[in-house]
Amino acid sequence: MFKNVIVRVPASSISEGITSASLGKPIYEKALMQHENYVSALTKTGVEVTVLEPKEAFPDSCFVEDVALCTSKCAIITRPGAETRQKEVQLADMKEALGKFYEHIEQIEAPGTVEAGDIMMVGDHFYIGESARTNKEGANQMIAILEKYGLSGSIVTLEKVLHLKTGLAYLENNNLLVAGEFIDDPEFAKFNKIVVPEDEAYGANCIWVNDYVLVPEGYPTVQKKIEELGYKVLVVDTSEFRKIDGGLSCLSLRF
Ligand code: CIR
Repeated sequence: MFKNVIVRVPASSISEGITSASLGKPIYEKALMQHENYVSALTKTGVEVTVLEPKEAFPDSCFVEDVALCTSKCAIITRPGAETRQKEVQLADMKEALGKFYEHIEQIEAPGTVEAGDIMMVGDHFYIGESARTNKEGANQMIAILEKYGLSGSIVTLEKVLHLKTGLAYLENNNLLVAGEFIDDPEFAKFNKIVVPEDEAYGANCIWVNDYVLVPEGYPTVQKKIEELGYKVLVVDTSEFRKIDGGLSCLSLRF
């Protein structure tokens, strides 16, 4: 069960966020509204939500998932691979928020890079995507930290998607939502795989929170498959965040 969530309100500079999509720039007012609805959905799952202030200097800073990994034993501050995002980890309010919940806070050091959107938690094990943003050095540092706390990690190589969780979502009870390059990956053979159709690939980025699953709006096949598994589904519109490659998981730290 998760008790706490940390989010950061989008800044108006969100229109300048990094993107590989050609869906136009996010509309700030709409992004703000969608973010409010996201927080409301999270609140319904019974978690306490800490809402951090927007940071104009960092267009991608609402994607808090990338700057820290929150485990049951410690929090690990990352070192983002995207240069424009590297200083996000120095934001004092995030450090302060983590400090309220964690006695142990660790840090990834140069030349390691990690964005925690590349990390999927399955119980005490953490799958770490080696990607354009997370390098081998960073992944190995992360594994060493996890092991120090009795947790474990392993590396998965990505080829096409931005982050590991762009194409995977663990829904607990051995249920794994899989899309694209991960569908036939032997690494995930032991899971009960729920395959996301290619035309709904963005819908793979769902989040399980206390027996609810938050599903992005506009992905009916994904939504139906999750409902059929018996989860309570909360549909949230993330279309403005999608314009800059962001989704449901990227917008929060859950622990
Ligand atoms: C970026 O490229 O860093 C942002 N525009 C999107 C980050 C999405 N984060 C995530 O998937 N965990």
